[in-house]
Amino acid sequence: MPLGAGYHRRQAAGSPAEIDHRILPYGKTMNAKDPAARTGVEQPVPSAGQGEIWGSDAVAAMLRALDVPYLALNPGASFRGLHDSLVNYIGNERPQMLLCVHEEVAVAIAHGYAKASDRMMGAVVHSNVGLMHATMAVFNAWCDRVPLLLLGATGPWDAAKRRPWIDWLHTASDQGALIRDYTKWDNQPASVPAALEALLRGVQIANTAPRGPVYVNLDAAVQEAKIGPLPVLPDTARYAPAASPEPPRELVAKAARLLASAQAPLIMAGRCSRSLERWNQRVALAEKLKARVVTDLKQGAAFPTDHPLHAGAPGIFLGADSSQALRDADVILALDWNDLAGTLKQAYGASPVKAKVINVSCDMHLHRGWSMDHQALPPADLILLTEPDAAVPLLLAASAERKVPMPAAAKPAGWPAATQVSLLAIAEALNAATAGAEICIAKLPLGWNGAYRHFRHPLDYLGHDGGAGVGAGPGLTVGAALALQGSGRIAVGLVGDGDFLMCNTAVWTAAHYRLPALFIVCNNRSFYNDEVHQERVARERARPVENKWIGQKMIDPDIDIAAIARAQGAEGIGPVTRVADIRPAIENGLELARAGKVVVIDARVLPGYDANISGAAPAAHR
Ligand SMILES: Cc1ncc(C[n+]2csc(CCOP(=O)(O)OP(=O)(O)O)c2C)c(N)n1
Ligand SMILES: [Mg+2]
Repeated sequence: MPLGAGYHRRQAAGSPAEIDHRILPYGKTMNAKDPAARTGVEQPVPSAGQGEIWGSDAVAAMLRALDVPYLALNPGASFRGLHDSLVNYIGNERPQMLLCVHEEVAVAIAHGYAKASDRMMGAVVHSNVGLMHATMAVFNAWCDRVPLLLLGATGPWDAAKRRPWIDWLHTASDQGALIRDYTKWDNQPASVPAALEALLRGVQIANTAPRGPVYVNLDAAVQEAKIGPLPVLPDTARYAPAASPEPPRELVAKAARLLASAQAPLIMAGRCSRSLERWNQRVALAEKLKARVVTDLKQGAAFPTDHPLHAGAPGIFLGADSSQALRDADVILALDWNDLAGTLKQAYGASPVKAKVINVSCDMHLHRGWSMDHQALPPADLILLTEPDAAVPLLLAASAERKVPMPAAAKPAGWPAATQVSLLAIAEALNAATAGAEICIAKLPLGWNGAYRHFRHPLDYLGHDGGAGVGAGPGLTVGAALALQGSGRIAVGLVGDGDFLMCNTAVWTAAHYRLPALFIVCNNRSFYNDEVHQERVARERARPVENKWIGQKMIDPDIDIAAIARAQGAEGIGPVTRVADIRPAIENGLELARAGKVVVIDARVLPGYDANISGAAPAAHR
């Protein structure tokens, strides 16, 4: 089979430095000749002879040429042609399919994989119905600006070729419309050459910053047509995504002058890559400028939270110390900060923002009319229209050192040891159980206080779910586990019970493909966030607060989360109901995960938020 080598590897040789770190940085490269390199157990028997070539064979070959490593999917007749080609034409390898029980999980796994590896994988969903299941996760991926190649199928578009009933049900005249408002591009190619071009273009667009999902809808008739010999595939290196642009030198120089002459410069480290090299450059820039740094719990780790320059615990909303640091600053360097305007508003209230703002972001390329995920419009005295990864090395080189003493480090947060099973108790147990060990936190639960655990490496924490669509946690954790397999770093998802229960079948996918992971389900047996809302409304209306649990609590009967895990081939631990039992449970879970298992701990936490989701000092539950 004349299969190409793929743009990632080609670029490694030709090599714009900007994207070097996107090349399989963790785990092993799959090797077409080595079946053991395949994840899990699904190795097809060889297919005798390749006499006839079909449209979907060309699509599968193109996916390999594009170096798409995995396709998470739930099957469907609309892509039975492609399914066959993936198994029997390219041997279920590069891309390897990963079976998921729900399309939302399939897309969330691809999302989590991209978060952990800075590398795109694919997902395949059946016609309109699979796509409808997938929409929530596509929105999360869109809001999180991760690349995703979403393949779908329809038809046959030619009505004369449709089977009665079902093919008609599963054909829509504009399927892409279901997700067009939160994808970068979609296409329904009408021929094999058009499909190959659509894949090239889709992969290019998805991986060009600002990144995001693209959707290619493959007509069943195109997939199932006999096409004669495999067409010569295009040289994918010639269709590679562009490296992020370098901002004009005068603007970089101006930004550097502003920062170096500031009295109190501050860096807001937002959406950044998982590259350690870039991480080190951000640290070097902060140290050169003696700039305070704030970080955001919505994004992956972007700066060491225990660095003396780090201003205060990160939160979903701005904490008191970070807020003060923003108010104290006279020049702010925002590195693709999610919701810059809203964050400035949290610090300044109705007062004007007195600091000069340098905004490093190209996110505005993605802002459109349907979704307000662009957030409020931030003020900026200078815009560097690129990604932080492209701008920071230039700013580092252009900035003069600020020769002032290092500002005093923020006082470390402190509180008495937990005496009840709470998020704090879980944090203390996790910190003790992982001292000196490398884990990757793929998700944190609502209510986590950002002071509970430090992040010292870009893979220590991967951020939130993007679109605040509950149910992402399990898939994100499994996607991270997929990216990190073989790296020695265990993916750990701390997820709410609501988040877990909505999409818990990701556990089966992890168990089936032998992807070690640890889930700590912070189980307050409630969609508690909304109890807080009901309480607020009841207070405002002078109605009984005691009723806030109705329509919220998952009790009577309690859901046995450890049994759900065991039912899917994972290890189930718990319910853990005593503080003293949490640490042993986590230690046991990590040991099992290091031995290759998928582990789920049901930790019965008290309802109540330690951080009030605001990064404020821990409150109620000790
Ligand atoms: C898809 C979706 N459905 C509903 C909501 C509204 N919502 C926000 S948080 C939340 C509760 C989530 O429960 P859990 O994961 O157990 O966290 P807890 O609030 O209990 O800490 C809900 C239902 C949402 N954000 N997304
Ligand atoms: Mg809950």
